[in-house]
Amino acid sequence: MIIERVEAIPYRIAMRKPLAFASGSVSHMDHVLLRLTTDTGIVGVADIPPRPYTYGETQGGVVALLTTLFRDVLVGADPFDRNRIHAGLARTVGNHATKGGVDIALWDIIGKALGMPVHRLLGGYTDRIRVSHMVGFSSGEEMLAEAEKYRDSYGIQVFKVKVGRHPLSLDIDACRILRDGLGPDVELYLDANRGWSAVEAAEVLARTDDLGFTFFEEPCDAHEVLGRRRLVANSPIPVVADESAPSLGDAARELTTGGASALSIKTARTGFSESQKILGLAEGLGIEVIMGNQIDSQIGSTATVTFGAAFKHASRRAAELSNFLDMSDDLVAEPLVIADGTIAAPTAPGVGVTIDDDKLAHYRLDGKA
Ligand code: MUC
Ligand code: MG
Repeated sequence: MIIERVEAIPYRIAMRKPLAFASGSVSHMDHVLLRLTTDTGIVGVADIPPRPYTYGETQGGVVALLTTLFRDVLVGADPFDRNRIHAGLARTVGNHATKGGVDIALWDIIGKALGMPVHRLLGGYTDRIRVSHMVGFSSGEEMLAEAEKYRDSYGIQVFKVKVGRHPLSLDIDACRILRDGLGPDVELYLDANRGWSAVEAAEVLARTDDLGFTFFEEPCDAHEVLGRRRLVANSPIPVVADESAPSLGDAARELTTGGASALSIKTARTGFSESQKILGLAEGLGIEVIMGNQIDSQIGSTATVTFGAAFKHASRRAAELSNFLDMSDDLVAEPLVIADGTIAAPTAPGVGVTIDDDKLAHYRLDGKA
């Protein structure tokens, strides 16, 4: 089996409710749908979410890369030769989301060719995983109302609270409102997306000591090396590397040099192949991981479930899977269902997504059929 065709389809879907955080905001999903067609007729798909404020990738850049340098690597290659293909892609530095998407599409082909859900090919640990919802910037009252809505409608009991604003009291007060309103049993953790300095982050930890947060993600920029190490060494809760660890090597560096004490794993940037290596690193070192969300569509969220549910160590913590609910529409034929705060692992061959062709025709930006 060889790959014959690479399609990189830019599309745009509005958010019903924009998501704002310290490093940026998303009002539209300007993503790229990747389709790899093989000579057997099997098609592998993946969703690529460019996040310029996180990795520097743009929608136009993703399309350009996939239809030039990456097409040269992919066309004529056997999808089972994943490692050879990745070696070819690695000759272009960076571009994490584009490479992650290619890996997911390759696995989709492999699963379809073998007639197996990729969730099972990867290890098939569990058939459902718990869901964590990201609450973006707003007033404390609005953030609480959003969390209550997701708790009451979907049974979600774990929330990642976006912080990193100034003055610090804005977020500290919002967190207090969330904890008071949701009670002690709901799990809350923080993500500052590098919005604070290490000193500010330490002050927030001291002033919220009584609120029972479980993790603190990217409290400051990891390039602020000594401040970050001091913060991690003194933090009462694990400090999670997200955008400071977009690859296996970055994760190893941050963990072994004291820049982080937990990891966010995002299939949107490390696919399944590199995510599995990062997971093994974390498990071996005895640190926790959270399956993260890159503000993913249902296609991307299905990939996260496929991976997260395959491994014990990846499914221990609730995975960030619900922000597609803030989109006005999606490209999938069958919606992802959140019930009792959980999502089921896909059972269809491949990654488990079917694209609705009418929706794709409606939302694609390239004018092609
Ligand atoms: C997160 O965890 O930081 C925001 C930017 C991005 O790349 O991912 C999101 C969520
Ligand atoms: Mg994050």
